[in-house]
Amino acid sequence: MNVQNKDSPIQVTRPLLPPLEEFYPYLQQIWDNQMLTNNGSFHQQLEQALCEYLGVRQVSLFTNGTIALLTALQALQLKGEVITTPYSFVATANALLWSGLKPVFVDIDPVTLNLDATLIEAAITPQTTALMPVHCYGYPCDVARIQEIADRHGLKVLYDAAHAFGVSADGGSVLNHGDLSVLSFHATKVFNTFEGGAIICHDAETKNHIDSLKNFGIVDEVTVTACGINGKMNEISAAFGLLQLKYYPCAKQKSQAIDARYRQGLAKVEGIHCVPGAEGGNYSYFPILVGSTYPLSRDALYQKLRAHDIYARRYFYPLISDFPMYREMAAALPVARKIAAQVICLPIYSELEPDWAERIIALIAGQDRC
Ligand code: T4K
Repeated sequence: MNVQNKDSPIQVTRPLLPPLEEFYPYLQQIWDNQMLTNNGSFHQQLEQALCEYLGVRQVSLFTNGTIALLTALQALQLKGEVITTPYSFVATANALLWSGLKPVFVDIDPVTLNLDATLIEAAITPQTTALMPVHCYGYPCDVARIQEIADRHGLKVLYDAAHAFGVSADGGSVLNHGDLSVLSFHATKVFNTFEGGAIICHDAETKNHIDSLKNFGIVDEVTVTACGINGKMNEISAAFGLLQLKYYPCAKQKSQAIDARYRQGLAKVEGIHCVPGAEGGNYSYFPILVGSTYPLSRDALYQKLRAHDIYARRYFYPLISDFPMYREMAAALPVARKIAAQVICLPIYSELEPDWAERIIALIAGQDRC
């Protein structure tokens, strides 16, 4: 497993890397089979394994989460406007713009930091065709209310579930909600395939369509029925996913322990608010909000941590709606703006040494000044 180099900075995350020697047999098999991609054996095995592990009906693997988002938007055949959150990684809105759709940004809930479902209806226009919420930091959106609104207005629901690997809500996978959900398996995610992603859908017909779209729209050797893309996951990534899946439950437990330690250690620090995690979450991010009663500004705390070789990140600052391509679509987003100005995500990953977590807590608590 990973070994933290004591001299290198502490990053916000580190990929889960199982022992290298355990990966060799998978590589040998790929060399023996000579099938490197295009729905190979490991690709099929990983789709099956993820269906079982995640408790979902259909998984279609992708080369990354962004191509999966683009393909999901194409599969839903959307036009016009899509309501989404400004408080996310830029890939969320980029996927819409790249697909010729107009993102309509709606403010977020101050507690969950997800799209505020109570504000969605006011943003619906005759051009709205879908809702694209994000389970931000793996905290489940208000899926019941979102579905109820979508049903009433005849809208599709596509969840950007890039952070929501293994997250449950109401006793089942959160990925079972909406028309489609998209996962990211990027190196920085709790479950990674170097680069990778997936679309979760609910029936075989939809999966077949998505599988065709990620393979240029090919149906068979002489039939192409859609303008598809190349979004296929290769065999090395799929094999790595299979190996990593064995280590994931244990890694999640270790991250849960770090999460608990931060919450306990930071609970009494004046001006620091730990964003609540959800039951059934995956402990993939640890966002804190730096309030006005904390002795340092958010950016000063961020710089202080950096000066101590702790590379926390301001996910998600700036707001997507502040980037030049989205400025003309910006609306009043007071909650998102306030949170983006206060947030810092602290390092959290399975191999983070507990004494580093202690050190981070002590620095934030100002104990280095004593
Ligand atoms: N939707 C949402 C809501 C997302 O958050 C994302 C991706 C997507 C869609 C798109 O999914 P993908 O197409 O990426 O599958 C990172 C990731 O690149 C991005 O995948 C992720 N969200 C986003 C939240 O974070 P950066 O620019 O912050 O990454 P970077 O390179 O600065 O890495 C962060 C830290 O992780 C580094 O300081 C060191 C560590 N790291 C990183 C890599 C790549 C490692 O230790 N090893 C590594 O290999 O965007």
